[in-house]
Amino acid sequence: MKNSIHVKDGWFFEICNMWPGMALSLEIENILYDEKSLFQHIQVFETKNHGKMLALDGIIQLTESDEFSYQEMLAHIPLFAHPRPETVLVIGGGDGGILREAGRHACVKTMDFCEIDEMVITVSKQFLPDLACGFDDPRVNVFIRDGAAFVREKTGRYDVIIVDSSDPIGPGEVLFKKPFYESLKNALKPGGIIATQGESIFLHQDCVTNLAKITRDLFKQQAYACFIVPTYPGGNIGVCLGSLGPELTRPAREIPAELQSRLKYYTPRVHEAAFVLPHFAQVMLEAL
Ligand code: SPM
Repeated sequence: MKNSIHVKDGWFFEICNMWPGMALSLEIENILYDEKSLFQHIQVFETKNHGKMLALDGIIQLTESDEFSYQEMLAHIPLFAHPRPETVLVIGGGDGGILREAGRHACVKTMDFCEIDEMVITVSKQFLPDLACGFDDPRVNVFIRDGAAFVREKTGRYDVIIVDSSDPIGPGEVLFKKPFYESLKNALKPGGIIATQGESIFLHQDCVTNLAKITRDLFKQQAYACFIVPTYPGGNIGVCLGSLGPELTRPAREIPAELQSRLKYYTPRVHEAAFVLPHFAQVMLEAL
C-alpha cells in the first residue's frame, strides 16, 4: 500500500488508504525541498497559514503551527510518569522535536537516538531549526540504523523509550508489530516505560486495538492517551504506553514552573485528561 503525492493549484492533499474517503489539504506557497531518500519521499513546504510543513511519502509529519502538541505529549507523558528518567531512547522522529522536549528534563543524563533515514535529520536541520535544535543537546547520541534492529541488541538499558514513528506503511511498518514491542520491553530497566505513536482512535481502530492488545500482553500497566493535532487527519492522534511499574495516567513528579512556562500543550491536568477516552473508545479497549 503506497501513498501518492498530490499537489494541485497551490494545495497539498494528503490522501491515504489508511483513512479512505477523506483528504487533508493545506494551502502552500512554496516547495522548499522535494527529494527521494533511500527510504522515502521527503518534502518540505512553506504553507500559507501553518508555517513550514514536513511530509514523508505524502503524509504530513508536522507543521510549525501545531507540532508542539504532538512532541510535548509523546515526550512528557512517559517522562513525567517516570519518577526519575535518566536514560532515554528515542526511535524515529528525525526532525528532532522529541529530543527537544525530552531534553527539557534536567534529570535525563543520556538520550540515545536511532533513525533509519539520515536525510530526514539533514533536511530538518536545514529547514526546521526550531525542532532540529534537539540534536544540539550534548546528552544526545545519534545512531543511523533500523530502530527495530538497534533495540533488539539492548537489554535493561533505558528508563524511557519513545517511538516517534511514521504510519505503518513503508519504513514504519515493523514498529507496529509484537516482536518490536518485545524488544522494547527487553531494553527497559526495571520500572521502565515505553510510549509509541498510537494513531487515531477514530480512524485506525484496528491499529489502536492491536497496539493495546500487544502492550496488555507484555506490560504490567498499559494505557492509551489521545490529544489534538489539527494537521493530522481527524485532528487527533494517540500515544500507546506500556509500563513495567509506574502508573501511567498521572505524573509521578511535579513539573518545575520554569519548564511549565515553556510548554504550550502539556500540563499535569492535560496529562490525566488525555487518558479519559470517549465512550466508544473506552468500550472498545475494555472489550479486548
Ligand atoms: N516528530 C514528528 C514526527 C511525526 N510522526 C508521526 C506522524 C504521523 C503522521 N500520520 C498521522 C496519521 C494519524 N492518523
